[in-house]
Amino acid sequence: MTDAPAYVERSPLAPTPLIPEEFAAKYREAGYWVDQTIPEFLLDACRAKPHFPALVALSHAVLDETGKPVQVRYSYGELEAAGRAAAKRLIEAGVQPGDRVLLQLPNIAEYLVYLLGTFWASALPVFCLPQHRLNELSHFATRTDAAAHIYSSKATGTNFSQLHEDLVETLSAAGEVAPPVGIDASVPLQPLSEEELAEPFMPGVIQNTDSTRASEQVAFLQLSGGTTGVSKLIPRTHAAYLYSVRGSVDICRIHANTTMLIVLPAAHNFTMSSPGILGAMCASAKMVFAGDPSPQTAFRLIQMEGVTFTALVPPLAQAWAASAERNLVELPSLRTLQVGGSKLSPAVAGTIAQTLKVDIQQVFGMAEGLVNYTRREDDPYLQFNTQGRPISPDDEVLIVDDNDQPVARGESGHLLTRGPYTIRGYYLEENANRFGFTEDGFYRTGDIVRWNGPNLEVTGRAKDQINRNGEKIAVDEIEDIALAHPDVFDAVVLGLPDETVGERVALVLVPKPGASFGENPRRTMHEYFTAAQLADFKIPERVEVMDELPTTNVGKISRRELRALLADMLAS
Ligand code: OOB
Repeated sequence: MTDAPAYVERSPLAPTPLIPEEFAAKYREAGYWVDQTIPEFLLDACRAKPHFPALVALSHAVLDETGKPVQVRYSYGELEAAGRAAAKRLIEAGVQPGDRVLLQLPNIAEYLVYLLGTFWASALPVFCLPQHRLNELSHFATRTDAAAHIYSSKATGTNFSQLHEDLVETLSAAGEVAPPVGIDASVPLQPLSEEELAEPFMPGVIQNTDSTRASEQVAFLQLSGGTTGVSKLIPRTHAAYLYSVRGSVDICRIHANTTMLIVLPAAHNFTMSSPGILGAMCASAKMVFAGDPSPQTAFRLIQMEGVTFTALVPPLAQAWAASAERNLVELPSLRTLQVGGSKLSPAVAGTIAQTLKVDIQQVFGMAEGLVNYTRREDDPYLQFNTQGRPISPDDEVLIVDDNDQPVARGESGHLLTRGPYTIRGYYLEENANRFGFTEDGFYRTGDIVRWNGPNLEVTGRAKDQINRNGEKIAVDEIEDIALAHPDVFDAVVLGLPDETVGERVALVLVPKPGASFGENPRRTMHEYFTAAQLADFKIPERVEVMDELPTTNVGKISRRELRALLADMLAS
């Protein structure tokens, strides 16, 4: 006998700014928004071609005799069965319709199985990264009043069972929300019986607002890269998100013969929907999850599975090209390499295309909505020198100066955007929403862009964010933690240009009088940040101690001068 789950009544999803009705009506009219929820979409996808191969991936629930994950294969029909078993497990664990579920898994078969399970339990996934630690998780759990935390005790990087326990302890101590129940995805699922599988299955409808259509309600919470503090939560709605998926499938020409290699973290918006996992499912394509992003692993999978399509961030694309050249690797099946998440330089784009003998498609997107693609029909100049153009004819793009006035065509300015799949506000962020969006609902992306012919070119960035390997890091999140150190008087975090990862996190410290950071300030601070349970990729890799910080003539800290100082230090 098993104990009844400790059922905890969770708060309903808080109201969140949605696209106003005058726009919604237009998007329905244009056929962009159809009345389908993501759970329905996923079920249709599994049932469209039940015998087609859906997924090849390592499983943490199937281990070999040495305890290593085994590669498993699912057809779409088998995926439905597994997803329904996962839904059943979540429901038995107490997850209720409309509850939020922290999904924190690496790119393993269980990621997809529990993604389906969460949607089919009528719950809302919150897309955490495997790199997130207590600092991030406790924030997300508190903000969302999460009912469950799905992790794998077999995942590497940290002890996730311990992390879950720490999360429970931290939340219990804080007393704000009840801790989530832990779901270890490496525990094998109880398969559904023949009878259960034969039962008519209609994924439940998530009723989380009083709006009429389920398809126009919030489906999940994606994480923002963040420019202020810990990542903000992005409420994405079913119909709008699915529109971006179908649009991406068309533009990227995904079809049932596509074999898509999933290398980047599955939880990213890029990997989810541009066209990514949902795009592959939409087209009954085969997905292959790479256990790690190394060229060795990826090349072997590409050759063995006949991969035709994949997506990378620029530093990885460069690493693959270098490795293929060095080791004389040929990847004849690979046709399209998407590159996005951070800026790809035109010269590097050319080299990669030539070495890997692939079409490069640049992708400039954001978890908040807008996604731009270069198109197959664009000439090579546009493919290499621009970051593409929006999915939808109704994506509105404004390029403005510091006073929100439009700049001349071809000039660089701030990118503002509004459209059929871009959010109108973050979840529970009234303050941030006032600055992050214009009064008429345009999202301030923080990117500096210009029109280059029909396409956008990213020429800079106006937000306090570091882009390391496509992972976004809010500068002030790190500064705030550094400033809490008892010996720190002042702290500034900067992104330093880097050949391998794009940018690295650098920290400049001013010690309190008499304090010191010892022989190796980097190590001292690394220990400190690790103890603060901050995700590893955010921890400063370069730490400099200075007696005072350079200031501008109005007395503000001059990041520009600091960056130059650090560059000099690095060079010498
Ligand atoms: C993607 O999403 P996020 O939310 O992790 O980051 C969005 C930000 C953009 O605002 C921009 O600053 C930067 O990442 N970015 C690029 C870029 N793609 C993204 N900067 C220059 N060139 C590019 N190609 O990163 C994302 C979401 C969906 C699809 C693709 C990427």
